[in-house]
Amino acid sequence: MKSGFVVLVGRSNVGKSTLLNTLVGTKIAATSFRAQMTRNIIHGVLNHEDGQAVFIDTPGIFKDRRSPLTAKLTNRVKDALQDIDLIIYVVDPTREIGDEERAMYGMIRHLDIPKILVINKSDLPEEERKHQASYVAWGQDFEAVYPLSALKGSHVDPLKQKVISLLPEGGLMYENNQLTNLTNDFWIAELIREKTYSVLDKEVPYSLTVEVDNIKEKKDMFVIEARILTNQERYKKIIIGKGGQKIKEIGQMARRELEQSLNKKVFLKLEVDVDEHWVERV
Ligand SMILES: Nc1nc2c(ncn2[C@@H]2O[C@H](COP(=O)(O)OP(=O)(O)OP(=O)(O)O)[C@@H](O)[C@H]2O)c(=O)[nH]1
Ligand SMILES: [Mg+2]
Repeated sequence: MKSGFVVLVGRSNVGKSTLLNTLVGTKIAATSFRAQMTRNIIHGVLNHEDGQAVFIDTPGIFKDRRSPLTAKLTNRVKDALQDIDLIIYVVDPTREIGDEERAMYGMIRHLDIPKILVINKSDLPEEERKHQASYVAWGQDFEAVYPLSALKGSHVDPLKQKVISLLPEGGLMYENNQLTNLTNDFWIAELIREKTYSVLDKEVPYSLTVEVDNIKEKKDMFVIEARILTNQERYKKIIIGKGGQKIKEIGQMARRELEQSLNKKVFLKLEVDVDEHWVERV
């Protein structure tokens, strides 16, 4: 059989995490319309009749801000490029080829590993995908080019087939019933962070994280305690909202999805705290 590690790289917000979820067939990575959603290296396993591919989701390259978080995330991408068998470079045809695309390409071009170009978001109308042709032209530097929609899951099967065919011979790296390297604490925190961003829209910038303090499984429910941490008192107020409206909405959305995934009732105790040092622990 074939098996190996396949890294997903690209500028922030192109849809790497969405593609990981689609390839694996279940939601593993949190996604968001906001840049820099992914902060950690996430594995998602595809078990195929001809082999096993372990997809590695990485943070997106993001150049606009010189923040300690950005520097940390860029280093994580570099680390993720060690010891892999195949690179999938994901691009967004609604955006012009710019500094971030070139910087990302600069990180992989010298690596002697097969590279596939995925031109994502093919579900969008053609007039929005203005830069499709430039990316197709760029595709000559790659082993293969796949236009597809990670969000709708269309045209994904040929990519899966190609990935498996390019992997080396090898044995299973993950047991067939294990789909990710994530711990429960981690994916619950990510899910709450995803919901926080989606409820807050553009109001709070990147200055928040979520930490899970306790997960207790009881006979008929899970009791989960978590905190949303942010840098400033004014953000804390925004996250809580008038009369606690926002935090309530975040909690409800997170609880619903947790109940679906865990297949059990969930009691979610969610608080908001100010902590200027959270970036150091990410
Ligand atoms: N229309 C459309 N939108 C997509 C597609 N794939 C992803 N998106 C959207 O693009 C946004 C970013 O998706 P993510 O998967 O979080 O992007 P990412 O590349 O992982 O971003 P970072 O983790 O910040 O690097 C989200 O709003 C997704 O819903 C697609 O195929 N079509
Ligand atoms: Mg991501």
